[in-house]
Amino acid sequence: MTTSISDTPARASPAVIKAMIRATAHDQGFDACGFADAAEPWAASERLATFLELGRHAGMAWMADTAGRRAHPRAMWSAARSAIVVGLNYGPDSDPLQALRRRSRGAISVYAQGRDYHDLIKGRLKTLAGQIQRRLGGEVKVFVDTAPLMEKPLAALAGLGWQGKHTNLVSRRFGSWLFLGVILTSAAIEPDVASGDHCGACRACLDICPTQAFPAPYQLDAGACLSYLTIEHHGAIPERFRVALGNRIYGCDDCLAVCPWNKFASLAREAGLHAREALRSPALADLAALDDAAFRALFTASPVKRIGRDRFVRNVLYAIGNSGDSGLRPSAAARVSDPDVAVREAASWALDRLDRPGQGLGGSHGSGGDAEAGSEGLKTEPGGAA
Ligand code: B12
Ligand code: SF4
Ligand code: SF4
Repeated sequence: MTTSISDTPARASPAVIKAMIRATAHDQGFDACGFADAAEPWAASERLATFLELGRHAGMAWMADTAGRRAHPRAMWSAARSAIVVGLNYGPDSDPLQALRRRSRGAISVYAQGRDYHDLIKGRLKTLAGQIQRRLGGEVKVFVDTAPLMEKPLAALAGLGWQGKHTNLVSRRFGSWLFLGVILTSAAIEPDVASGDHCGACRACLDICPTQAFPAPYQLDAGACLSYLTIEHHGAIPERFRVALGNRIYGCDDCLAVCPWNKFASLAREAGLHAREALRSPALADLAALDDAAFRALFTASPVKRIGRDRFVRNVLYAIGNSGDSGLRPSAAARVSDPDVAVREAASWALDRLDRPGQGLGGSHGSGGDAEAGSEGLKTEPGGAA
């Protein structure tokens, strides 16, 4: 039976209304739902300012451009009083770190092996928001990722989990694997209790990072993060990070995958988020040959589509360079006169690396001891994880 918030009696208590909202969120496919005071002052404003001052947003100029609005939900929408924060479990069916061992194949991060979560969440959030508005009045706005709203501190306030030392929200029930979505409303809803920090003395996520992208616990330098470099960074990836990329061709899951709280994680309930076979561990040779049309066809409804063929093939060529597989030489050679300058340069880099087998393999975890220390001083083999 589908739940509707409008079924709640006219004089229902705040607790009953919240329970109905949670039940409706669950019916919509969300795995977690909590409530926060959207007007409360928070430490995240100052932390965002510091992040930007230190240039930790790297080439994501849009973060600085929207800093004023991003600093607080009220700065973004002055009428906001309450936030309903939802989480969608995207737990994988296998350990993502295993894919890093198959060097002639690409590793696409878990979040991008199924359907684009933005598409899956947005419609459901709108349905939920519509019901909340009909029952409680006021105005509502929905957010998934792309608006200038800091979703992680809001989710922590709403009790969905805490921001771990890798800066992502960790859930006691779902570990690292929760997408977040937010409804802001001008209606007043009693907030839940914020989550405490349960990282303790653990630092597994900090130690496993192949590029040491955490200057300190709870702080990320995005410019050194392989997720940023493979997804957001335009043009050639700086040479000092290329070995550490290993076979990661879209995003990175290392700091998420190693978190001990994943022992409570479960496979995503939403089938659309399960890995598509074609994206689980695709052959680098096939990916390097993609033209624009083939790229679009392969990544239909996938978040990977957003970065476009050139940036993606660029990543694939770095992975070929790191593969140690001379059988991939023709795939790289075929791209040295590619129309895209970053693709051409990546193809030459890959050929150079394949032609000098003494250079060793880089960037993957648990690779049997053949990872090099990295001429650029980057760590390519973690201490005890994977
Ligand atoms: C920009 C961005 C990125 C950037 C920068 C990431 C970052 N950590 O800032 C890049 C491209 C690197 C990135 C990567 C990823 N992202 Co992203 N990203 C975002 C986005 C759009 C904004 C994040 C943001 O505001 N950053 C600015 C910084 C200042 O904020 P912050 O990370 O919260 O930083 C906090 C800490 O530094 C903390 N802090 C600082 N000092 C201290 C000290 C103490 C003691 C404490 C407790 C805290 C603390 O305070 C800051 C403010 O809260 C959000 C969506 C959104 N609108 O919120 C998705 C989002 C964070 N990304 C998401 C995902 C899934 C990823 C990846 C896992 C994807 C992948 N597999 O490749 C990686 C994870 C990399 C990582 N370790 O963070 C999810 C995270 C879900 C979750 N459970 O947390 C989000 C929420 C999208 C979504 N709607 O689901 N992302
Ligand atoms: S996503 Fe990868 S590169 Fe980025 S911080 Fe986590 S482990 Fe480091
Ligand atoms: S790996 Fe350890 S330190 Fe990192 S988020 Fe998980 S519990 Fe916290």
